[in-house]
Amino acid sequence: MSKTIYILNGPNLNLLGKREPEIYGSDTLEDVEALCATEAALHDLDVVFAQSNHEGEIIDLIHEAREKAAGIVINPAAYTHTSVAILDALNTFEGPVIEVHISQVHKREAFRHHSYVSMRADAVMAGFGVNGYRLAVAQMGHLLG
Ligand code: CA2
Repeated sequence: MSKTIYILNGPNLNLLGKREPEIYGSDTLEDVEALCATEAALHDLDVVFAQSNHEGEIIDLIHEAREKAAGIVINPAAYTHTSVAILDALNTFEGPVIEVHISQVHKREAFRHHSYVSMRADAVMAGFGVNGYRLAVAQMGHLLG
């Protein structure tokens, strides 16, 4: 039976491909969803793909994932660097968690170098562009296979 993974995206990622292409590239979030669906199918994984600009909604999705998902791929966007609440929610999830950043956050401003989510994440992708999502889904396939 196929397993489900949740792919969660934080604030402003709905603007992907529409602003700041020099940092985040020209693919839209819909393109990322399609990329993830294609990779997930190769690994017999079902995907729930979501984006929210609201911290509480992301936490609610993580709680939902506790019941429905075998793994979580998350790009918490700016909440990466601020949200103990998202870290606490992820700490209640039992399966693998992979953190994804499109940009290479360690080459950017100092405030982007610290991630609360990394204290829970089993793996972290940064600087692979949107391909980081594909690599994270492939790794989920490996971990859950
Ligand atoms: O590199 C990443 O994926 C980030 O998680 C993106 C966040 C940023 O705060 C993190 O430090 C690194 C920002 C997401 C904003 O997304 C936009 C996309 C297109 C245009 C404007 C914002």
